[in-house]
Amino acid sequence: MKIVADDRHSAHWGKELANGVFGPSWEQPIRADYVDAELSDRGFGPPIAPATVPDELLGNVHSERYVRFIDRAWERWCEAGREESGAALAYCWPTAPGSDTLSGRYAAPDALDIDNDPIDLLLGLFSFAADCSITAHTAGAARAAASAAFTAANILSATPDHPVFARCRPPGHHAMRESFGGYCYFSNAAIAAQRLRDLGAERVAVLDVDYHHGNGTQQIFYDRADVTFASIHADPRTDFPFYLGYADEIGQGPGLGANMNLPLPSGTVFSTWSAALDRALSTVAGADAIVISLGVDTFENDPISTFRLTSDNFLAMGAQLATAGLPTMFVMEGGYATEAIGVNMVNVLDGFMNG
Ligand code: Q9C
Ligand code: ZN
Repeated sequence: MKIVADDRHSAHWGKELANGVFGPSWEQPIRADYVDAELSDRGFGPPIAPATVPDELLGNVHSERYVRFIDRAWERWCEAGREESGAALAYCWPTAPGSDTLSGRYAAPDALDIDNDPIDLLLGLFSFAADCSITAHTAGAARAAASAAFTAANILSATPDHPVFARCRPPGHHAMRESFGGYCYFSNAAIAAQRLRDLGAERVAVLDVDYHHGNGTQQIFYDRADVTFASIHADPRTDFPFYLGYADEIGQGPGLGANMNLPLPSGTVFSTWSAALDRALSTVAGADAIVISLGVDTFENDPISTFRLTSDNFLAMGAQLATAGLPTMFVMEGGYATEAIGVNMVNVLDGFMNG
């Protein structure tokens, strides 16, 4: 298995509003260090350094103005005299008028000015959750993660028989076309899927096994038939992102039938989870390539999650994913039991390669 990773994530550590307290995010730099160390210990790598994701691709999967906002937000926050706070956070969001909760699309003003409109207006418009903020090094890290996913797609396209793992940080699957949240800024999996399409794959599947619903990736491809999205996750009635991830979200327009959500209850163990994976695998069958959004926050000791997968279960998960028999790349998403994330993440890769 080929590994794509670099260290530009390390200066990004956002703050999150959790339980009424604004403090350090669960999504912290050491997560990647544990994964890198475990990869190295178990003979994966050495890591390949990513090529830079083109602005055109970022602006296509997201939008040019959103990418510019992510690039400029910290400077705008500092211009407002708030550098001491350490992280830029929204406090006011657009609400029901003009918004469409299901698609995540809302009517943003056409004449938006990223360099001059109030930073609080822009932060509210371009985010959906207060668990996610922007620091001095967020844009660089998010671009590096997107670059890793882009590069993994390039490699997979050139050598489809060789699986690839993009060790992305920050994660991506919550990032919507024009909105950050859930520790995510750019949808790394969507960028990889679009890149695989651009390189000639006719149908790409994104299979999201993170504990949380991949609302961002879903939204980006919701009306498209060329990218199928399937996700196994905690019931959004009880877990983040709450407003998307229900079983009746099946795509729309040309994409009708190309979206599958498999919400599972709190306390789910691997036998139940694995049966859901079989269902998801049946819908991705026939794709030319598959992008796996790999979060290991389904782990029994994850501090913000309720599923009960064991470290050994991640080996079995990898072996089960391999039964798809498709050109496969992995993009790293969540997992917050930091001391176990390396073993759990690499167990999936090991199980995939060695069944
Ligand atoms: N107090 C990913 O796994 N916020 N994002 C949780 C806990 C939402 C997780 C707050 C978790 C987002 C990529
Ligand atoms: Zn997650």
